[in-house]
Amino acid sequence: MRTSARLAFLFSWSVWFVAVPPQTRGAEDGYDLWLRYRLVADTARLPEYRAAITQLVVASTAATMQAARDELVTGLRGLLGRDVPVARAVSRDGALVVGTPANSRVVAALPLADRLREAGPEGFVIRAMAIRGRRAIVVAANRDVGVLYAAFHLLRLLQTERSLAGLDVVSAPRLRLRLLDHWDNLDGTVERGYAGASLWEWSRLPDSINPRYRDYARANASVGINGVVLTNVNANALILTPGYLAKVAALAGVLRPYGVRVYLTARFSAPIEIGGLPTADPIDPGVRAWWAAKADEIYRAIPDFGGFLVKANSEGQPGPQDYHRTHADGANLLADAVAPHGGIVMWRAFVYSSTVPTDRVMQAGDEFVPLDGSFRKNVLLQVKNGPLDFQPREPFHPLFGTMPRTTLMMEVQITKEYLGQDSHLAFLAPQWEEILRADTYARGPGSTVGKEIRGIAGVANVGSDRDWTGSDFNQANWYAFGRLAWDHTLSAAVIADEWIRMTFSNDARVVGPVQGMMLVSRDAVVNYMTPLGLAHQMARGHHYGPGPWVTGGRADQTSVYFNRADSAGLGFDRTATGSNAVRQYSLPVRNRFSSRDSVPDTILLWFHHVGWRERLRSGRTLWEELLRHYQAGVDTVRWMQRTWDGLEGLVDAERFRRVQGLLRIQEAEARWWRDASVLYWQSFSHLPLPPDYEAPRHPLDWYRQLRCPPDPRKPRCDAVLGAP
Ligand code: BDP
Repeated sequence: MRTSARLAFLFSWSVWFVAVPPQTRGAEDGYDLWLRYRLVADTARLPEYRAAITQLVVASTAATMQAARDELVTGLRGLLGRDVPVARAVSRDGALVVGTPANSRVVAALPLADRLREAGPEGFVIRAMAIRGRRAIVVAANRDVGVLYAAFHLLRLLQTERSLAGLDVVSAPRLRLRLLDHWDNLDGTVERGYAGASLWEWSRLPDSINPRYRDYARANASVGINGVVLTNVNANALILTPGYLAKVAALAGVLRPYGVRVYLTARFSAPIEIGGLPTADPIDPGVRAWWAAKADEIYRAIPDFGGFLVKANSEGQPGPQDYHRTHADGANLLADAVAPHGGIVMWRAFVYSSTVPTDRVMQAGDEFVPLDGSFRKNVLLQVKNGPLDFQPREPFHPLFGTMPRTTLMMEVQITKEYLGQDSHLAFLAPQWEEILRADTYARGPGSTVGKEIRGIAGVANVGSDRDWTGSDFNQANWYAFGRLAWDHTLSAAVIADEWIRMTFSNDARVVGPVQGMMLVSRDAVVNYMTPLGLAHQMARGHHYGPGPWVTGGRADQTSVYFNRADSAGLGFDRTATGSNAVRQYSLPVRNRFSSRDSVPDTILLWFHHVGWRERLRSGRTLWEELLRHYQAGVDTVRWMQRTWDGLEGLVDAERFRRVQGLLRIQEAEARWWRDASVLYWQSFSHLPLPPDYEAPRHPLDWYRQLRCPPDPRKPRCDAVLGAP
């Protein structure tokens, strides 16, 4: 090639690189998540960033530092469109200095002591400052993992096109434990998982390590997630046998540089099943010795093993009550075994026993409050966000306000078992924000759930699908979970804004509308599925479509148990005249929820049985409000469809079409929920639908007789989707 031709060739390529919009490069199959690192589109920012970062100064080659350095090299290459050379010393303006006082002489010499103290063990400092007369950006932390978090934070600033001028950030996580709980089985299936099979290829481990594990670790570290429970709470004791522990150790080796520790679920009956003991009684000396030896064995294989997560005496799982011992006896047994190694036990409060109680939502409160103060220091009681089971909306769990002498953590569900699973768009940050900010009054006013907990676990929505989570928008929930776990005072709006910019575009014509969609999406689901405090109204088995009529079998697994619809009205009376579940809340909360005058409309029917014609605070009757809410749910989905349609050409064609298709499913299924529910309530209220109300397409019986295809993972109903 002649020189001029070569120049022309190079020129055409550089123009292509700068001018061609990112969506035309490479497949947008979702694999890269929010770590896409496409060239900065803002023509003013790009030169600013290129001048601000001209070299990367990093001294250490320790594994976590290497991970930080690799991420910065890759990220900056993509974002700046050119390589940033790595150096050992500051030699020009624009140095990005990365390190801890222990591994970098440059960092150690800087006046950062106060800020680093504030950052604590996992936090970090990012500052624009002069180093020997040269402009620099310093990314510093007390420990290597803090540097890694800082690297991701800095990349996020570039990805979201923020100014780097005068940078002065100190950030530290508010919660110590920020965990993903995988409900993954050893046979590769995932309990309530909607994104393919399990990520963990047990049959290939420990010899074959799928490169995805590292990308999974990167994604977690990018939002500060610092632990993963690899296995299902409905546990299999085999995971604790030597062969499997070698596999776990191999996974731990991949996750370790990213600050992600592994945890396992412990099946309470493991001493019998894999230990050959005659009992698993927590006070039996042989059982205690077995768990202690098992813990020693685990820590020999995985020195930084995090500890155990346990579901006991719930939904048929074995537990201490099988031996007439308490949950505290069970938790303390395991806690004592891991304590010498610095491990913890997360004991779940989701207890759902084999005998039907008067009110299922009271069971955890009744069992655990008397045990307050009797758990070991290294036990955390892991409490679901609400007292029932991950419904679209529940009040906060009363245990958050009534266990002052117990260390608590919260469990939320990222995988949307009850919110449209893989297909409906439901951004969950508003739900978690609502709970984290709820005031428990545990220690007087201002005792929010966020302040009462020491950790948070999210039931993972991650599987082997190429896009990890089963849909483009489901990725936002993984992201949001990590961001809120780091800082539960962040708002859902801010988190959505970040995620959209990193995942789709910084174009204001995209960011605003998509943020609008995300922020209304969870309420839309609440409205078309279970408005005004209703809960658990789905058809039997799959937790997907509507089934408010479900009855028969175990009472507290039926919809009618929860809705209490009758000719008088609708809703579960949980005040003193009913189950009195409201007594489980501390006093100001109890009074607020007990009174029809002060209970929020959003949870009205959770606590009260309300007459069909009774007037709510709006001045409308319950019947009118119900109709309005169901319709609002459908209308919001239609609005989301129109909003998304308006983004054609602004979002890459692949993701545009995928989301469009899912919104079509969601609209049809929102109507299904509305029509089936309204017709069923009408069979009790005998009140008319107003003439201008969108008429149900089929009679009630049609909905009652509908049988969905027997695919438990994707229980779509063609009849519903095919409806004109
Ligand atoms: C319910 C799920 C069930 C889980 C259980 C749990 O339907 O599959 O095993 O929670 O949290 O939501 O243990």
